[in-house]
Amino acid sequence: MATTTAPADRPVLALARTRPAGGGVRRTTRTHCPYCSLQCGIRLTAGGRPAELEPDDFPTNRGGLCSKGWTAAELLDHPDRLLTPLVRAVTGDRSSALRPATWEEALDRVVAGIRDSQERYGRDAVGCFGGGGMTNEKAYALGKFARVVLRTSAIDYNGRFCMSSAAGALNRAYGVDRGLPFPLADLAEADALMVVGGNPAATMPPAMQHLDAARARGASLVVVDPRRTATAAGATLHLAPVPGTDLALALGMLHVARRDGLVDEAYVAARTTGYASAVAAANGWWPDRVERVTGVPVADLTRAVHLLADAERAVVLSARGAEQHAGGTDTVLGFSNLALALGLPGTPGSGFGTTTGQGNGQGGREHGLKADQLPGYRMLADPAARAHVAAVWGVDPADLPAPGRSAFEMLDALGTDGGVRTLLVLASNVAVSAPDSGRVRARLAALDTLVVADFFLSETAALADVVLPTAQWAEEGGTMTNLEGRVLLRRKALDPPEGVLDDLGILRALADRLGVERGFPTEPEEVFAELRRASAGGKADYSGITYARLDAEQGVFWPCPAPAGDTSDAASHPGTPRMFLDSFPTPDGRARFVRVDFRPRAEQPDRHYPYVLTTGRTTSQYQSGTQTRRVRQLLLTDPDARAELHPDVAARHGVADGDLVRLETRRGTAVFRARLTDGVVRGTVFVPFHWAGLSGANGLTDTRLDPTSRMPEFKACAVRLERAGGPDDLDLRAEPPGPPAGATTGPTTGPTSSPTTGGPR
Ligand SMILES: Nc1nc2c(c(=O)[nH]1)N[C@H]1C(S)=C(S)[C@@H](COP(=O)(O)OP(=O)(O)OC[C@H]3O[C@@H](n4cnc5c(=O)[nH]c(N)nc54)[C@H](O)[C@@H]3O)O[C@H]1N2
Ligand SMILES: Nc1nc2c(c(=O)[nH]1)N[C@H]1C(S)=C(S)[C@@H](COP(=O)(O)OP(=O)(O)OC[C@H]3O[C@@H](n4cnc5c(=O)[nH]c(N)nc54)[C@H](O)[C@@H]3O)O[C@H]1N2
Ligand code: SF4
Ligand SMILES: [Mo]
Repeated sequence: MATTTAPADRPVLALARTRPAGGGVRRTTRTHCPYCSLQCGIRLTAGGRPAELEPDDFPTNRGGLCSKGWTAAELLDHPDRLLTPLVRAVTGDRSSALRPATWEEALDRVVAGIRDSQERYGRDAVGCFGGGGMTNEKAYALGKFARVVLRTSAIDYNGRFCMSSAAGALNRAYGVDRGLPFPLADLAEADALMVVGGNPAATMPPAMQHLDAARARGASLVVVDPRRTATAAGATLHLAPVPGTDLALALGMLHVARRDGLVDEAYVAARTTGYASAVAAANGWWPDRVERVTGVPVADLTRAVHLLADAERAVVLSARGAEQHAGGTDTVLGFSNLALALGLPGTPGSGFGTTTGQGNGQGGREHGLKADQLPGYRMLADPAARAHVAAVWGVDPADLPAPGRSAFEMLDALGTDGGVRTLLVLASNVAVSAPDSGRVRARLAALDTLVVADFFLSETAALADVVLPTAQWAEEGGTMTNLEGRVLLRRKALDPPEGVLDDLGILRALADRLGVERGFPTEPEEVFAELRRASAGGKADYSGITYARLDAEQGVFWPCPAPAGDTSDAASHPGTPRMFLDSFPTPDGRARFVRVDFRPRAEQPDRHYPYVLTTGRTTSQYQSGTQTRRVRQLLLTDPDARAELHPDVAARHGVADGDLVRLETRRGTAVFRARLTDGVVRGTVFVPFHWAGLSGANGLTDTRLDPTSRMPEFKACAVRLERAGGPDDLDLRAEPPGPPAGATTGPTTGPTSSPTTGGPR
């Protein structure tokens, strides 16, 4: 097996590319934001003194950036930056302190953990957990590392907590999972838009210009959200359902479309299958019944359907609010059924889509981070897919593992019989972002070895046995696939700090030590060349895309096959900005209506837990907060976690605006600052999940999983609340855990950044 002889004396540090000390010419590189799936264009100027950035013109942002993007350069020279590996002072004793270590010592500990777990419990006892912030190259390399070096089935990623319900639905309805099957800018041409469970005004602010352009032309906007968000406030019509009832709404809308003769019969006949069964499920959803279940008035529901149906070009979009439920896949299918009935998907200017969240949430799942998938969106259970990828990897298809457990299921089995004993985490902070985080932390504690690669000491890294410091966005090159399915080049602008490896370098060093000395290049372009071959002929075919092309063009949309699968002859396929115009990639070329039935949430409010808790995002914080809780300006706007409460509910508990409020669910408790607003559905409480410590929202959330996507029920559970004190009775600011002395940069004083490239790439 792959985990035998290791060249123990290999000088691993030789792989580290160091940031040249002092001086350096200041150069500007066109690259992209480290955060969300919009992948806004950024010009980063580095060299000589701390890096600075300004917005660049890219089709998604057209010169706009949100506050997170504007402040992203601060991360590069941040005093908390990890600069050396860390290991526990006493091996195996997680109560002992983390201390700085050499790369040799740290990697030896990782390899010892891997070997020990696999020898004692078998190959699947070592697992990998990845993140949708990783470039395609890194996602590909981690997937290959798991399957070829570790030969484990245990790999999944945080996209399971994000896009998986959308992916499950899109695959079933359209035969392919590309979040938006058209460019984002097409939204500006629509005459009606409906956003279900998305708040782009906060989560993708520069994207609003496309919606605003449509609005300026007279388009109507319908927003479905239990809160009157900034997005909803600017809408023509705001439907505010109780969390977890969206599918009833979708069924009601299909019911009305049919009742009022709004179905596009010709489209349904020519381009779809399954209409009758989908409609049968909607028959019983009379609007007044929908109103009783969702709280959405009959008149509003009816008006929403007519706005969409009367528009020449209409687009329906879903996002996390509709998807992060134990019935999320069915909900997306419910809205997809509505869109199909109105004839939208594959009709120029119209469509159905789901918005990706993380920078590379789309590409991450296409190239091997997901438990059941191989590069190119091939399925691990498909013998032909295994054969193709095994040939590219130079291994026997029979040696490729079977599909593994989904993210939460993997985490929930850590340290148990048949579960993972040594876990490698790259680019996720599961101790904060996984549901029922108390339970997840207990499972992490039960591991024999936890290894985390990060550039800051995240809450997960603080629990690790070995922490590996890694390069940040602008310090490595690579490609990202944004929410549009547009593959773009994130150019390297500067070297990582001295002593810091990038993720490709870390995987290469580990593969070497585990006896696999080939197949893990550290140059992103070399990895991409192999990714192209591995993806050739797959659903997400990148074989016609090259770095040279990405450098010259503003990204290329997949699928982009090379002619006759010949990857040496790239650049002749134009890529696919708009999918489905002629047919759908299903066996019969038709889109599928899928019958879906509404099931009420499992955890209904009761006497003990009388309210519904939902969770989501604020404008100035990102995800688990590892990065944005460290940016001064963002903390000024969003200093602590606020729970949004309806004033009637607050009054019942004697809670005033700004007071501290304790929330309790069947999983745990957390404390937030109360923000009173009549913009939230009465009886619903909203909290952001960006904070850890006292205000960790995921200490409260439910772990029930969607049967198809294995998405947890992040967006609805039963909760009770009480006043926890006045505004100043507790300091809610959960300080991120600090790294041990000597492990970080310390306060930035002198010049630390230098460019490595002039101009593009
Ligand atoms: N500022 C910021 N931007 C981000 C991120 C971030 O962390 N911070 N993360 C990025 C990522 S990874 C993602 S996935 C995207 C997510 O982007 P969005 O999906 O826009 O974000 P959320 O805030 O999770 O959820 C959107 C809305 O769903 C509503 N909601 C809650 N429950 C329900 C429900 O049952 N039904 C309906 N219809 N709505 C409901 C919430 O009130 C919220 O306003 O954002 C990306 N952009
Ligand atoms: N309650 C609740 N929970 C949620 C959600 C919700 O709406 N409600 N949303 C879910 C969603 S949609 C998502 S996407 C997840 C996100 O949750 P997480 O997976 O925790 O996402 P991040 O906070 O972005 O964590 C990324 C970590 O990796 C580091 N990092 C970033 N880039 C890289 C890299 O390239 N390499 C390495 N090695 N490290 C890197 C960062 O510093 C950070 O510590 O949270 C999910 N959890
Ligand atoms: S919208 Fe997303 S990609 Fe654009 S600047 Fe903000 S976080 Fe970055
Ligand atoms: Mo996400």
